[in-house]
Amino acid sequence: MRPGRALSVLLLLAACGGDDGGTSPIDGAPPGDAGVSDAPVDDCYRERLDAENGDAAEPTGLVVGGVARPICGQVDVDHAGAGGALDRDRFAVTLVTPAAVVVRLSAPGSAGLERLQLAITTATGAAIGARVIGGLGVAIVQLPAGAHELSVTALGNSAGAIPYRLVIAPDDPTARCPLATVNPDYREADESAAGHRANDMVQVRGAPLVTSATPSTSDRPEDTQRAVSSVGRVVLAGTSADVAPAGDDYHDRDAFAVYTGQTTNFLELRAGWASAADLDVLVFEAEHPDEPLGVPTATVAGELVVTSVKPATLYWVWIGGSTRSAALPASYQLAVCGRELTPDAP
Ligand SMILES: [Ca+2]
Ligand SMILES: [Ca+2]
Ligand SMILES: [Ca+2]
Ligand SMILES: [Ca+2]
Repeated sequence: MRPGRALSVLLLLAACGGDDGGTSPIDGAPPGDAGVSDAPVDDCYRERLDAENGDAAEPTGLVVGGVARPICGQVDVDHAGAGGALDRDRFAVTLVTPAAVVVRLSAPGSAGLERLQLAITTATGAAIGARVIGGLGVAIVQLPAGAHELSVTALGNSAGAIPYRLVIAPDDPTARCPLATVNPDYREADESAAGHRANDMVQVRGAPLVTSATPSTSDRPEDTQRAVSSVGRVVLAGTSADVAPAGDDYHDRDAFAVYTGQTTNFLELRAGWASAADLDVLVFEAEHPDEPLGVPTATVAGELVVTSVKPATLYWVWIGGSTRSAALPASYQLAVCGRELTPDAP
């Protein structure tokens, strides 16, 4: 049900990993000679092959095990990256055993960039990505054993280099926004009279993920009147109906308008359903249907999505019944949990 399909979002990336320290590049070069001399001295693997690491992943020697492995690099501004990027840095890491991991890119100085994107490319070539919002981008993924890439791609311009910290760490996806048996805070309105098209808002095609507004001018997101605080949870419920797809890869599509709280800068979303359906969850800033946020992960039953968000902003939480579904309709619950995360100092 979910993983690779998903949203081969934007870019590629590079590796991750880390065994015990990450301070010893495999070629023996001393750590810290990577041109990031402003960065604090700690256990970071330090970028050292900026000029070449956009084309081929920089070997880090990091082996990902039971502890976090940090990589310290910077968005360099003295060369044009491939594809018109300001800079692209790819890093190779290794996993000894399959593991669920969280990859977190902190770049507090990146606000002036047009875009800063994190991507993870697995040994099998599947890619997932996360956009940096408010200095932070987070992705969770189940990785097989083997060599993988983590990548950082910057678009736009900057007067000077922007340091960042990229951390790959073990994760427990089951602990993220667990679905409890609760009465939902908001239930989808009955949209059967509108052919289940009353609240669709976004049409979605997968692999690669392309999203856009529906042609309809009469659909509206469900007005939940709910805000997700940084320690709060809002549970949505609805029905993903058995209707014919309308030009994309989904049957029924349901969008819910939800505000983020004053300090909420990160969302975890988990969907669960009973039937043999395959539902996908995406997040959009309201009125931005072309810019999907979050990538579903295959690490748990149902659907789990995480994404950085802006505080005090209206978002559309979208759930659609994939054409891969074996059976519809499906009654679902969709929990939206808020968090306040502080980007790491680079
Ligand atoms: Ca760089
Ligand atoms: Ca580079
Ligand atoms: Ca529906
Ligand atoms: Ca609908």
